[in-house]
Amino acid sequence: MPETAYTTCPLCEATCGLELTLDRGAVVGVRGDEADVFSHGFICPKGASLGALDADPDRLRVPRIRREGKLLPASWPEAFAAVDAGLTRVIREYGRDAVALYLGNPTVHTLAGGLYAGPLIKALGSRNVYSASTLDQMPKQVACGYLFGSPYAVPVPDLDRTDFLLILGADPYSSNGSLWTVPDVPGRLRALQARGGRFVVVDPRRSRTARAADRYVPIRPGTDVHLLLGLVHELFARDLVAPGRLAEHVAGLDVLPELVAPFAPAVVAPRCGVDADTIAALATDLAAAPRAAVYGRIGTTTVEHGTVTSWLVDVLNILTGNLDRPGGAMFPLPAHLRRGKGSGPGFTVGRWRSRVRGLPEVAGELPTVTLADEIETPGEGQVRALITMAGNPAVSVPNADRLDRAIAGLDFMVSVDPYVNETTRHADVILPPPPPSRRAHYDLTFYLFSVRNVANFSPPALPPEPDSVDECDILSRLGAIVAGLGPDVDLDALAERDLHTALEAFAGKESGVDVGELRAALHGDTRAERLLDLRLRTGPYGDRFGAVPGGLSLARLKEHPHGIDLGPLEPRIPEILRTRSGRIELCPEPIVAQVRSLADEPAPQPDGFVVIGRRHLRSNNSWMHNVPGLVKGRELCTLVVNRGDAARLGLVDGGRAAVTSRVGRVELTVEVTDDIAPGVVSIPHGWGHDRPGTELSVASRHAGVNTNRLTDDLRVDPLSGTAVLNGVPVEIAAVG
Ligand SMILES: Nc1nc2c(c(=O)[nH]1)N[C@H]1C(S)=C(S)[C@@H](COP(=O)(O)OP(=O)(O)OC[C@H]3O[C@@H](n4cnc5c(=O)[nH]c(N)nc54)[C@H](O)[C@@H]3O)O[C@H]1N2
Ligand SMILES: Nc1nc2c(c(=O)[nH]1)N[C@H]1C(S)=C(S)[C@@H](COP(=O)(O)OP(=O)(O)OC[C@H]3O[C@@H](n4cnc5c(=O)[nH]c(N)nc54)[C@H](O)[C@@H]3O)O[C@H]1N2
Ligand code: SF4
Ligand SMILES: [Mo]
Repeated sequence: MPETAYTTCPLCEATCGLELTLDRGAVVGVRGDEADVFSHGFICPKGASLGALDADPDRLRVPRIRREGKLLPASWPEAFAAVDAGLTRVIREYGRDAVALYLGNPTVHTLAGGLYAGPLIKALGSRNVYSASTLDQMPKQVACGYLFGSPYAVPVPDLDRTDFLLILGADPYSSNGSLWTVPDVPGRLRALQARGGRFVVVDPRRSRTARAADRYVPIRPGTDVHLLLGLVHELFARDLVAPGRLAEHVAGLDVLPELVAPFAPAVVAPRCGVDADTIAALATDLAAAPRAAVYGRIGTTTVEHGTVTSWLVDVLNILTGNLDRPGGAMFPLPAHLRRGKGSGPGFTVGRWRSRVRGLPEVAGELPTVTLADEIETPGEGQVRALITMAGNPAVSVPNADRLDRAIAGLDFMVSVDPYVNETTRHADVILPPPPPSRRAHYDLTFYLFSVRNVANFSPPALPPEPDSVDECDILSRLGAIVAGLGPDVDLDALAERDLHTALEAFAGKESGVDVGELRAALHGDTRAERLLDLRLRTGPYGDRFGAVPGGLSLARLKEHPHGIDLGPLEPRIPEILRTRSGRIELCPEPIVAQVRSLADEPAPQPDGFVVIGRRHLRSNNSWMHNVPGLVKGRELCTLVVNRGDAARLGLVDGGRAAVTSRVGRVELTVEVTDDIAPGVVSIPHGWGHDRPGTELSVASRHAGVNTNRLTDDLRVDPLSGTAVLNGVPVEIAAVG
């Protein structure tokens, strides 16, 4: 008899509820969960592939250990012993900084990553911590760190209540939203239009989102910073600045008019390719809308001035009084985090610097663009071992071929990953986690960016496979190994110690509670669940172990398989601020300095080409191309070229082109279109599955090329060390 189970999809940031049909221990059907309090039945092709991920014969079920050059199946005790031997030797001989850790994107999509990646970083004690964040959203986090005092205080457009939305460098129709947890973006954008609202998309390419928009504004890649400076200039020049209730919470407003003085629309127009009239019209739209929000994503972060651009997005939200008000850009309040105190220690970058290039530490990590330098460059502190966790840096990092060669030469490498792919083929040990249908889920990351406050816990839909280890336990054990406790430590004892410490801290703030009683009251079938219960019960909606009747707990969430809606977003300023001043710091010094340097930037030369990226609904970064249903049909990894450019270069639709940059050259199929600005070409990232030694039988037949063989590891956003992945100069030529 088929059964039904409900789970939250962990494959992108939208957190859709899925209804799984199970039969004889397998997922035989996946549908959107109509009763989900947040996604109301929405699903995309990736979510529909959850069963295929489970069934993928290439997915690793048991660990691998490299023996005589081959990655052979091994038992878990053997694998952990090998990890212990490999890492302990490097730490003993070369110190902790000799072990680097790279955390990839799915780390933030699992309960395991949310609960145990932090402790693993702490236990490792290495300066060489890297992640996908510096290939992605770190500029936004740095901007928010400076503005609000915390890199985790990131405002999101209150989509369901806004009247006007300005979207830059994001294609949520394809990506399903990012740093913006919005199940069913298309439906919610249509609802915005249906209630008389409008949205505008700024993008060098007429994306799916741009096609649905009320207005599409093409822009030259990497120049949104100029457009936004022009908009701020325009707001001041036309006396449209109206921060409203925010005025008393903002410091530095007086600095802005002088700072943006050199950026009149007529000055920035030739730099960004958006004419002055359009800039004026956008300023009018923003200022006139009763409730409006500005939102920027990949095209505003992984660019030359990502931090300044991201800062400007929120400067506009502040100047128009839209920050922190319903229908504007608001701060969610997730159930597992505490409220703030209204001020704090503030935010800095560069507490340490990378050894070779001197790039700044940001939010506790070093820029991933410099990992290859740290592995290749001899000397004190050289990286000799690498732990990769849910990451595929050999594909996802600029100048990927160089990093690929560097990691091939490491003394030791361990990967927590379900596949033998472009990165993990170099590992000495691979530790495979269970697939999404066989693990518990609670979204610890994306409720931080959610358009409504919600909470949803999903127990594993299917029982564990034989000889599997839950990812929470894989990470706990790795943590114990790098802490020097060996491969066989009693994880229960460690977990109890940690729970005790946390419960003592909670009990210290409440009167008359006994830690032993609290421990007895904690609910959960696993160590991870008990930790989650603790977070939820002591969080802002929590039951505080009975002190708040009806409050949130894991047990209560388990009674609600479709989730609990905690309501629309509510204003959080000043409580959320963690700046020293307890105010929004509108003009932080490092950003001011960058803006001043921009005033002298010349207009770009019109003759060369630049390459940008794109995403497709059926693709998920580098790792879901092994699902047959997602790669069938039209080829996804193509070079999108403007029709006029194609004619000039002799390129034809379906023909081949060679693309060359400072660092490399690729050849791929051409797709001719009117939907991309002249001088701009687009290649999606995450492809290039033709490397020897991988075990991706489907993906290797749809290999595509890796665009990061073109992107340049020397190009970074200076304030965050984040990779420049969009707007990379290239030359194009027809092949054959
Ligand atoms: N040129 C260019 N490069 C880019 C981008 C771009 O737009 N253009 N985008 C960048 C961005 S935004 C990102 S986020 C990065 C992504 O880059 P990465 O984070 O390095 O890698 P992913 O491609 O997301 O691959 C995820 C890896 O995790 C594994 N995995 C999947 N599920 C699990 C799980 O549950 N547990 C564990 N342990 N492993 C799992 C997969 O097998 C795969 O190896 O790429 C970046 N690179
Ligand atoms: N289907 C699918 N969904 C995904 C992913 C995926 O791989 N596939 N990846 C997930 C991840 S890790 C992330 S970070 C998010 C990203 O989420 P989004 O940022 O929404 O992703 P993209 O679709 O890459 O949209 C970026 C847009 O920026 C445009 N662009 C490029 N350069 C510039 C520029 O200089 N200025 C402007 N204004 N626009 C520019 C591109 O043309 C593209 O349309 O998506 C997530 N969701
Ligand atoms: S939109 Fe994202 S969360 Fe929703 S089903 Fe698709 S991949 Fe899963
Ligand atoms: Mo990302």
